[in-house]
Amino acid sequence: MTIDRRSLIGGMAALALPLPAMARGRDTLGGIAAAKGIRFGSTMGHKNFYDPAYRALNARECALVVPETEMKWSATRPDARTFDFRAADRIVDWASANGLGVRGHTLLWHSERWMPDWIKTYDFGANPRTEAERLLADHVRTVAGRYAPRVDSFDVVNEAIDSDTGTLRETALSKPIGAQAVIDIAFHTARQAAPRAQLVYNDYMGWRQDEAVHRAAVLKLLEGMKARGTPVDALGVQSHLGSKYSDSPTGLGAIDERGWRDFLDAVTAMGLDLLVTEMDVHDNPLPGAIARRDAEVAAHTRAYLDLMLSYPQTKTVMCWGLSDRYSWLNGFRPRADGLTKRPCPFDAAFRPKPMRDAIAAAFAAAPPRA
Ligand code: 9MR
Repeated sequence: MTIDRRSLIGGMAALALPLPAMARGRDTLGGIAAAKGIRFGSTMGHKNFYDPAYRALNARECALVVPETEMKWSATRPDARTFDFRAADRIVDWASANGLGVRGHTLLWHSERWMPDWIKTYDFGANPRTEAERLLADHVRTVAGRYAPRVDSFDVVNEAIDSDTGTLRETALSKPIGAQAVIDIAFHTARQAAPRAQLVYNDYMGWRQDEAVHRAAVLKLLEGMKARGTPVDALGVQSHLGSKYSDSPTGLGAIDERGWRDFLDAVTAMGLDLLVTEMDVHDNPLPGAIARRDAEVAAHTRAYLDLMLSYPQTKTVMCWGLSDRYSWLNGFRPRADGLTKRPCPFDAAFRPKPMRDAIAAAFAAAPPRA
């Protein structure tokens, strides 16, 4: 019997029941990836988690989910003493009930902008270094320890580097401790709290020519961590593809494939695994016509994944949202023509797009992982 995808999603939404047996069927992205030993997943959070049809789409296509904001300090820390895990728990509980794995994001977004406001004016007392270390370690231990049984991979530190200058960012925590020490404390504490989890440094350096400074700085950071014995297992390559400039004359951005391969070679030579953690395509510079735009997005995705999957160390691939309807990019730097962006594998009505087929084809063509 053939079941139409859309009526299936509609039916699941109406029932609002987990259907683990139907999840990750062989023709889903999760299923096609799994046949090669790859875990495929996406992010969920905000109000999209409360859309039953979207939950059903994720349950069907994904082997893995990652909360989009719900595990960050901004969501879990109303103040220095309290933790609020309600929103994160809802996603983790739903994932478990549906047989999906969960990635943890992020134990520390090392960026002043994304820390909760209270920490910016927090009184670190007479021994600011001791108090900053205590606050950081307490946070990492509490969050990693709580989710360790169900989260087997954490973005321990996210975006610690200023991508323009290549220097480590400064935050309220790093001022008394030093940025390098902040990163090391976060990883050591995560290892203690979640000894079996994969510990990931996650950042947005990419394959465009204008990302060389960022790549070099990430390499330097990872080399230092390895030299100091900081327990990092993998690099999370966010993979927000496309130019950072909305009016780029080079379309999705001029690619430096040699520079990118050299970077990935150096990362994997350190014994680190690679993850694609947040893939989407920022289509601002592409023409408005949907067929042409979708085709270019799909071709770019396919070329990128073919390269990433040529590394056997890439065993996890995650999109930053499955549907254009809920992509963060639609609230960030609007297209000049005002059209809705199409960064994800499924459209706003959850119909598969050429990008979805490109991801499936890249998985199908990938060498099996060990
Ligand atoms: O997509 C996320 C958006 O909804 C949040 O408002 C924002 C701040 O928490 O974070 C976005 O996700 C980011 C991720 O956590 C780290 N890499 C870049 C992502 C897009 O900005």
